[in-house]
Amino acid sequence: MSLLKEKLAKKLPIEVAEIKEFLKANGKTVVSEVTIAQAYGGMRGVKGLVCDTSVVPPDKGLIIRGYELNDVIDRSPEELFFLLLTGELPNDEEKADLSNELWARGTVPDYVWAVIEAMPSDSHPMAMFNTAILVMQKESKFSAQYAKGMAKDKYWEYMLEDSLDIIAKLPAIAAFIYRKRFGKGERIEANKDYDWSKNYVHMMGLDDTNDKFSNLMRVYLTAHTDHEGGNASAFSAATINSTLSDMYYTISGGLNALAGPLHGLANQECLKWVLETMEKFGGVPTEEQIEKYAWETLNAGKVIPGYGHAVLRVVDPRFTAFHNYGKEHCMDSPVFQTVDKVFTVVPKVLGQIKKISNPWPNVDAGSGALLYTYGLKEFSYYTVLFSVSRSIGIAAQSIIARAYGLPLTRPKSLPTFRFKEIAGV
Ligand code: HAX
Repeated sequence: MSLLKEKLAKKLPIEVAEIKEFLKANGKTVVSEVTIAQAYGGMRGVKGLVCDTSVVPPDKGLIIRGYELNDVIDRSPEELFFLLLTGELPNDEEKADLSNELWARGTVPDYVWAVIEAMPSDSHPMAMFNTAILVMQKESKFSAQYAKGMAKDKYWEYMLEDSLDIIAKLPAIAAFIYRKRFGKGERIEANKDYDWSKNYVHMMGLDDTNDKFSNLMRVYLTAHTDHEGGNASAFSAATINSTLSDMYYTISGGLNALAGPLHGLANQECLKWVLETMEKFGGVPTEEQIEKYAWETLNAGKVIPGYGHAVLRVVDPRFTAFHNYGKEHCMDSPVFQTVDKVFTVVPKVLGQIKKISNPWPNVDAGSGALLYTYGLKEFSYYTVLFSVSRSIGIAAQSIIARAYGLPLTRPKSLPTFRFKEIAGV
């Protein structure tokens, strides 16, 4: 048994018993009321979900099991998986054990390569990635065990098995999609001496002189793992998983939500907007030029990608992590210089528009510029990188949900005439 599984086997039953007691004593306490505006407004602010892996206070941003992002930004994504699940950072032995587990499960079935090869060459990389995960569903240990008959308190163990199997394979799958989709040549095999992030960079075939790219990749993959339970990808995944669909369906389905421009696709849109600005003004634009282009975008009825957030009301600490990284390593890059200037201008512009709740940059405002600067220029691929990382959070949330025995998600909808009746109209 892996050390991660051993730790969870000790901790989870205690937590589950505590929750049971807590619910018994406090189940009727009211935590939230719902207005008609919230029902028509994407349920913003309705407190109706449980997520113990991370929390996003509007005035602070991401906190993972009590750690602010900045405190764990130098950790690896594998360590974050351990932290999200157990509430503790792994010690060296636990970290090595998890890396070995992932290495042992990393071989991708040959049919996955064939399915990716068979897709139209102009498919979006996200469609390729989510298809590749879904096509592996027949490998699910959870589904196989469920079909045989499985006690409910064993669900989380098989969810963990599936999660490790999937997470182990994602870098190879994502790297192959990059090479195939953008004509980069043959598939590159993984290297046993490299960790999960460095192997991803290696298999993509990117220039990693002095570990430059893999260091950025580690920060990127660590920062995107989890963002509490109500964001569109996590919530979609949780709903799918609540039906006892296995982890392959859950991750693939959740990531379909990440592929939308208001969510994870914003990182490709954001870099596109930055490059358009540079093209329009023939290089790094002045602040006045950025302001002009921002108003042009808004007046055309479009959003400025990378800015605004459904929950946050401050600069996203994930943006700050990338911004700090860029200030340290990329200040000679015109694209990063533009991102830096956009940050000084766009919040002032958006701040003048009353309906916008949050004028500050979100996670997607700066990451693309760093990838671009380091040579990863195919920006329709960026959401795949986000997805490789977010799969870790989705997996952790789903394992815990199964351990807690959370039931089928099923909120109540009402037709407009009922809302009118309730409002007395
Ligand atoms: N540019 C222009 N208009 C914006 C805006 C922006 N960056 N942010 C919000 N608005 C607009 C909304 O479109 C909305 O307009 P309508 O009422 O006309 O529909 C209005 O301001 C109120 O929106 P809000 O309450 O401030 O924000 P929401 O909770 O409705 O939406 C979004 C949050 C992130 C979807 C929104 O800010 C947005 O579209 N931002 C740009 C896209 C983006 O960066 N998405 C990535 C978010 C982070 C993420 O999930 N990454 O994966």
